[in-house]
Amino acid sequence: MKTWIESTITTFVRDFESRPEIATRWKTPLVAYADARDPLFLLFKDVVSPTHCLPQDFIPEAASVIAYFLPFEASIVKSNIPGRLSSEAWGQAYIETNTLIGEINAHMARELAAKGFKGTNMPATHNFDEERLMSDWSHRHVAYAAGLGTFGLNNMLITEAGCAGRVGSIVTDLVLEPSPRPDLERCAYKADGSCGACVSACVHNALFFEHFDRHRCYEMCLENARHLKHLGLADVCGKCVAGMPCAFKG
Ligand code: B12
Ligand code: SF4
Ligand code: SF4
Repeated sequence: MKTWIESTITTFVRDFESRPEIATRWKTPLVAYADARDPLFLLFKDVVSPTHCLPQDFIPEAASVIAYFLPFEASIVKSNIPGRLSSEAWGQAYIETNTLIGEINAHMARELAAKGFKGTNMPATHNFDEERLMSDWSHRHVAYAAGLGTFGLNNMLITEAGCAGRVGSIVTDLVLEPSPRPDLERCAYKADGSCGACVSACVHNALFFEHFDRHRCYEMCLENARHLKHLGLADVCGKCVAGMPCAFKG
């Protein structure tokens, strides 16, 4: 079943990027699995928010959570290094990946239903409280539970393919063996105190060693949304991602 899930997601990405209107290119998706009854889901209520959902809030008989990471091609990431404002390619990649994640989840839900299982269809983003700037379903926390990566000082989930990409997740009643959670730290600052490049790269005084000001960060994302409004809704920034040693491998 895992091989089927992974090839279904990868094939969907390849078909999506071959559409003439799609400019973004993605590297091979990474997929990992969590047990829907993993005690970490209860912990997220303390760490993320008391209103953070459990998998069983979506599907009462939830058995597993599928988490995936869609890494951006290097050229998209490099385009966002110079300047204070985000590049067009970064903004375009954000908009197109939001659509892609929505379509992958809808496709997987249909494919799972054809096999007699349920699957949720959760959006990539914009499912957050505008005042608290927190979501009741944090894809990267779920992905952390599935062993897909660890959290960087820049808050990103750093996977074996880096952190420059987007995360999606699907709750299902299909029983899948959980992936191991590797006992390693992918952020060099958290591992041994070296690095800290993302703090210096922040363009709006939002990211510090001891503190992250999500409201200042959102101000910057909204500034870029105005700058890139001809593309659609691109409330992005990502200067603490692009150009960082943890952005991508290879
Ligand atoms: C709200 C939101 C925002 C807000 C608030 C940001 C934030 N850090 O929460 C704003 C609008 C500012 C924002 C900005 C950005 N976002 Co945003 N955002 C979200 C959203 C919708 C929810 C995130 C959330 O609820 N956070 C809750 C808070 C509490 O979590 P946190 O502070 O980030 O988590 C920390 C603590 O939990 C802590 N922690 C402490 N102790 C422990 C213990 C354990 C066991 C664990 C697990 C964790 C933990 O570690 C975490 C990381 O530091 C998600 C999509 C989704 N639904 O998941 C995307 C998402 C997080 N955003 C994403 C991205 C890429 C960005 C931007 C780079 C913008 C861009 N696209 O150019 C910036 C980066 C800002 C930054 N440096 O953090 C990606 C991240 C991809 C990745 N590789 O991780 C996501 C997952 C969207 C997606 N589908 O891919 N975002
Ligand atoms: S830039 Fe350095 S300190 Fe920041 S998240 Fe990446 S590895 Fe960690
Ligand atoms: S996304 Fe931009 S404003 Fe937010 S922390 Fe990163 S560099 Fe700073």
